[in-house]
Amino acid sequence: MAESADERQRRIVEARLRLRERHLAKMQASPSLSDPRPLGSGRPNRHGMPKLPPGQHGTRSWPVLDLGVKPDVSKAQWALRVDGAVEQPLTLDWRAFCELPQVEDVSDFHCVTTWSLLDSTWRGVSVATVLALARPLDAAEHVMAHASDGYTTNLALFECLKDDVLLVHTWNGQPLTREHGGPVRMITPQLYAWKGAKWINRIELLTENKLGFWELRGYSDTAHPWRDDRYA
Ligand SMILES: Nc1nc2c(c(=O)[nH]1)N[C@H]1C(S)=C(S)[C@@H](COP(=O)(O)O)O[C@H]1N2
Ligand SMILES: [Mo]
Repeated sequence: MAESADERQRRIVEARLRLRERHLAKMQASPSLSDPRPLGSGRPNRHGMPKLPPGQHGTRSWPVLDLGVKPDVSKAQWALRVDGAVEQPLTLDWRAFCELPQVEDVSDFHCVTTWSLLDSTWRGVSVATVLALARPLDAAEHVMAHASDGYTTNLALFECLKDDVLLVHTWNGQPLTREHGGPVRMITPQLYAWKGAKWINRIELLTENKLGFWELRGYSDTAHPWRDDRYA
């Protein structure tokens, strides 16, 4: 018998909790989760701290940064592959992605080139949800995000499990534009923004760390704005 929507929902929540449990100690030891307020309650990367991380200034308009290519990916063409060190490799097309639980969150966006865009409202799917569906192996501790312009960026798996790390399709109530990575990009509000791949098309789980595009060129592996952790 086919799984009902309720059963599926329950299965996703349980898988997320198991994955989170496995990585909780590392999540709590990293700078952001040591904040007292729960993640997902708004501006999680700012509690008890000054408004801007060291060396950052606020911007009102949202700059565009890329490698000189802005792939034109329609919703019909877009798909996300989750593979590598997982029990259940999967591919989500636009429809399957939209059927996953949608979340809304307010967070900040810190570019290593010193601008910060504060208080964006994002809508999308939690990266933890997508990872839970693929069931990372116990040995999977790292993630490589890939994008249609050839861009890559690497992250610790536990960083991807934080509640504000999303695959977003909507920014301040508007569909995410092509120049900002639409139809779907990743955001990593508690890390510098280069960790969030625009036009994301693949999340690869790794048992050994590998460096992404900017990490190979001297950017920090860990990339914590509140620690001014810009370069390796
Ligand atoms: N696919 C892809 N994603 C990317 C990049 C890129 O060149 N290609 N640049 C990164 C960098 S360095 C930053 S600061 C942010 C910029 O996002 P924005 O152009 O929406 O401001 O995207 C990140 N994600
Ligand atoms: Mo950047």
